[in-house]
Amino acid sequence: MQEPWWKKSVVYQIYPKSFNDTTGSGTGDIEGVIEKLDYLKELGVDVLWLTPIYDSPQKDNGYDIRDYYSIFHEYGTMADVDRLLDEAHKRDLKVIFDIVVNHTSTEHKWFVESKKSKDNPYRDFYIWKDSKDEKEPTNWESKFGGNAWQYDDATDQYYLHLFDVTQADLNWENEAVRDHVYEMMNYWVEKGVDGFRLDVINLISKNQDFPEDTSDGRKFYTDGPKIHDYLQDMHQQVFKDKDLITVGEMSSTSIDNCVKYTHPDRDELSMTFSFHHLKVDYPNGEKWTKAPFDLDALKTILTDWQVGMHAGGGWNALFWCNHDQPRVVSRFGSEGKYHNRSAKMLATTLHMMQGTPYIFQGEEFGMTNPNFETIDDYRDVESLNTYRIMTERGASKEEVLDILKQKSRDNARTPMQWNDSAHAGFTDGTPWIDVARNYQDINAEKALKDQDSIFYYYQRLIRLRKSEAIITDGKYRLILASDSDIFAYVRETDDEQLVVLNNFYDKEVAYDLTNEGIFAKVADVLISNMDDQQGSAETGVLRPYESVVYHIK
Ligand code: TEU
Repeated sequence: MQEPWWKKSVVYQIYPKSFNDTTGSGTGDIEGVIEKLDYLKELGVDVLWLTPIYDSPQKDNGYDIRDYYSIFHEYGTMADVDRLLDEAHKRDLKVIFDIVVNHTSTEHKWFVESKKSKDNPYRDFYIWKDSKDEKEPTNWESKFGGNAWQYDDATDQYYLHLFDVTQADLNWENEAVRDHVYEMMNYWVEKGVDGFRLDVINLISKNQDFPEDTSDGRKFYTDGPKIHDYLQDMHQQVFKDKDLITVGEMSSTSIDNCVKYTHPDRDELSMTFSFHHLKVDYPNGEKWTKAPFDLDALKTILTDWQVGMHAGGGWNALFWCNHDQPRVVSRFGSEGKYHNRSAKMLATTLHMMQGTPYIFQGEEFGMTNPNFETIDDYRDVESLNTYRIMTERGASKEEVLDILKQKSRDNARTPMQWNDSAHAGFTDGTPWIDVARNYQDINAEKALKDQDSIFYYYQRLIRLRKSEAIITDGKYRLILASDSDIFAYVRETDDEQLVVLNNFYDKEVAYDLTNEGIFAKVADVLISNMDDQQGSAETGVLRPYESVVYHIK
């Protein structure tokens, strides 16, 4: 059976708000995406993922949808969307939309009706509960801090919001909700959308006993009792026989569940994002603590997912960055003299793995965190809530700002750095959030003029995924498992190997592959961030942040 096309594809994530502003509003827009399609074609990506562009009060930058059938006015019009789809398809670029169906904005007409009375026809579109012992129905916490239930005195009940208080959770137990969601998704498929990224989709099925949270995190409301039924239903109603790409964002999930979500025989999704590898700088699972990352944990987690998903017949979405995560070169690489080299090393580490890689806007030329100095620089509801809650609990402003510098989602959301002109060429107006101060050194225009840039390195990685079948099909095996500086692995078939060596630190590290089952001592270099090698596929020394892939066949 022929493998699905998206197993050799690379997806590029666009955060429209920060991508390219053509009106001077200070906010990116759809025309701005159209303007950059040739740039994206030059990079070589196959699919564009747009984060939500629907009408929204923008409390959570579009993840609070007010109307699934209209476009947020600052992004443009439905005609602009039609033109984007047409212009992208002309360039053989597919476009997937971000669909948020765990919750809607509390300004959505369904919620406005639902809130009116207990017997309103839309009441059961959301999750309303009576108080328990004169308190919230459960002790569940919102992902954005505080209790996950909001009291409504008009009807003397609470509604559930796993995220912001303006994002009310939909009641997927209600068949009418499911039918309305599938109808809306089919509307976008019929307009030409090539698939979906499904926001926190493993939260939509709640345990109807609504138990107290006794877990150590917020894992108790993930991968709920009917999640696979709902996804199989969605597949039958929307995805079936349409050759779409569908990727589920899976909060705090498991390998077993992701095998079930993505195994082709189960007719659920194409692939899944999991986040465990991006919590290796969360000491004891706590995001809001400043901490270095743990490479041993990173190696173990990524290896478990590579091995487990391959063994189970599932399919990974591979990523370092997105609009919720700090910039990977700041997080796991270097912003200093090894900026270029470390960004390429990180790209190699990810792109030589089995799965479909995702590139977040600006990652392709090494955009960094902005290192904001004051709370006035921040815009993200999660970061602002955290600052308020932590300072109310006695943390100093300086301490919290230091943590936000490392962990805030706004680290990813600063405007795309197109060139060295004012506001990095993102807008002629005042940007909705400040541009990172290093835009004159780190920008797309400069990268395109430099054959040694990170951009052209990503371009090579993308091309290799299409030319070398072993990158798609080869079995993954960790090597140098006990080495705390090098992340090394093999991809192999019966008669071919890739030996992938990555030095994650700014120091020289020796390696010896003698007992690692490497087929040959001498091999071609498939790709490296250095012009020469001080070693072979047997032994050698890796220089600071050096990455090399030996190809044996
Ligand atoms: O994110 C889910 C989510 O939990 C993220 O907020 C992330 O895991 C968290 O910020 C890490 O601390 C999705 C969207 O990607 C995010 O932008 C939305 O805010 C969220 O869902 C609600 O829709």
